[in-house]
Amino acid sequence: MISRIDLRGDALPEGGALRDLLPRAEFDVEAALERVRPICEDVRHRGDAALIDYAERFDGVTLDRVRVPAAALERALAELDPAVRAALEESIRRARIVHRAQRRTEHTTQVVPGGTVTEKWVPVERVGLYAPGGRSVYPSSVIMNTVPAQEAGVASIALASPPQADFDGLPHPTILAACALLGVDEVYAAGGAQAVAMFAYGTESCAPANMVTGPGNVWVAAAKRYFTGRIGIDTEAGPTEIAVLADDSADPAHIAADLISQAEHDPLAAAVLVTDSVTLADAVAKELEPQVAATKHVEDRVRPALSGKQSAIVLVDGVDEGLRVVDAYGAEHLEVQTADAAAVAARVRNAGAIFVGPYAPVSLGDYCAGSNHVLPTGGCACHSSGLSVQSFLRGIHVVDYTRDALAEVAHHVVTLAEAEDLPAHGAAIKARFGWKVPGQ
Ligand code: HSO
Ligand code: ZN
Repeated sequence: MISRIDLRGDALPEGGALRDLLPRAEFDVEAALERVRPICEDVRHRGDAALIDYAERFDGVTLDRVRVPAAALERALAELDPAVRAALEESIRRARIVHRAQRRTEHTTQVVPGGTVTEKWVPVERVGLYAPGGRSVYPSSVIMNTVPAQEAGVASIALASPPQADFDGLPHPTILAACALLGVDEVYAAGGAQAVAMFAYGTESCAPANMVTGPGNVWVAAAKRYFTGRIGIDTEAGPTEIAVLADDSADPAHIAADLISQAEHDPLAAAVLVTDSVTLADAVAKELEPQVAATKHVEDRVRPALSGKQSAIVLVDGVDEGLRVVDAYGAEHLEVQTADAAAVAARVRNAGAIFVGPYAPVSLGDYCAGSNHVLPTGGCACHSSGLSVQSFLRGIHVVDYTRDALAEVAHHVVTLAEAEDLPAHGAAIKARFGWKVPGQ
C-alpha cells in the first residue's frame, strides 16, 4: 500500500537534490488562482449580494444575510454535547497556557548615551479567522486560531465558516459552539475564496480585516495568495503531513496508528516514515494493513493518502542520515521515536512541530498538548513557523535620539548618504546643525 524509497548505501545528496527524492503532495495553488480571482473581484464589487450568490452556488443554501445571529451561537453552545464541551474547554485552557507565555514585552536598548531604540509590540487591529466546513469541520482549529489572536491582544476578531445546507444555512453547530466558548461573537456564514475576499475587501455587513488566518482547501489557499500584500496571512496551508523518524526501538503499531491519524484528513495527506531499520519498516507496513482496513475513512481518504505518491517509507543508513532526510523534507508534524528521542529531536532544524518519544503522538498536538496545530506545510517549515501570538503582533522600532547623540554619528550618516548618491538624506542631518556637521 505504502511505497518505499531506499536511500541506503550511497551518500545522501545535498539540500534541494535530497528534497527532490522525497515524496510530496501536488497542491497547485497557482492554477486555482485563476478561478479565484473573479470570485474575489465579484465580492469586492457586489459585497454581501455576491456572498449570498456563492452560498447558493457552492454550498446549496439560500441565505438572507451572512452574519450569524447571536441567538444561533447561544443555541449551538446550549445544545453542545457536554463531553465535547469539556474537551474543548480543556483544549482552550491548555492552549492559553502556552500562548500566554508567548506574549512579548516592550524592550528598550540604549545604543549610545541619549540614543535608544525601543521595540514595542502592537497587535493587529482586526483579524478574520477561517474555519473550513464540509469534510473538515474542526472546532479545534477555531481554538488554534482564536487563542493566539486573543492572547496577542487583537481587539476585533471575526470568524467565517461555510454555510451548511443541513443546518439551515448556518455554519456547523460545533464551530458556532466553539466560537461561543471562546467569546467570538462576530461570525459569518461564508466559505472558500469568497470568505477570504469578504475579510480582505469588507462588505456591507463585514468590516475589512488586516489579516486572515486559518486552514482551508486549495481555493482558500489561492485567495490568501491573491491578497498577499494587501492583508496579512498565516500560511497557505496545504494538505496535512506527518513524518516519523524512528529506529528499531519504536513500536510499529503506534507508528502505523500515527501515520493513519493524519492520512485520515485528506486523500492528499502525506505520511512518511524515515527509518534505519528494515525490521521496523516491514513491521509498520504489516501493521498498516489491518489498521487501515478497520479505520472509518479508509476508502475516501486513508488508503488514497497512504498509497499516494506523497507518502512513503524511506530507508536510511542511520539516525544521522534520517535527520538529514527529515530536515530536507521539513514536515508539518515530525514525530521522533528513537532511543534517546529528546537528544535526536534537539538536532532537528526543519519541522512545523516536533513530537518527542512514544507518548507525544500528533493527535495530542492536534487537540490538547497546548501547542498550536496551524503549522507550515509543503516544506515551508524551513522558513516559516506555526501560528502563535507573534503571528498577530507587529514589532515597531521607536527611535529616540538627543541632539548630542545625533551629533556624535551625524558625519557617518552624511558619508553613507553621499556614498549612495542620496545627498538629500545627508541634508536632513546637516539642517539640524546649521549645515555644518560635527566631525565632517
Ligand atoms: N492535523 C491537522 C489539524 C487537525 N487535526 C484538526 C484534527 N483536527 C493539521 O495540523
Ligand atoms: Zn489532525
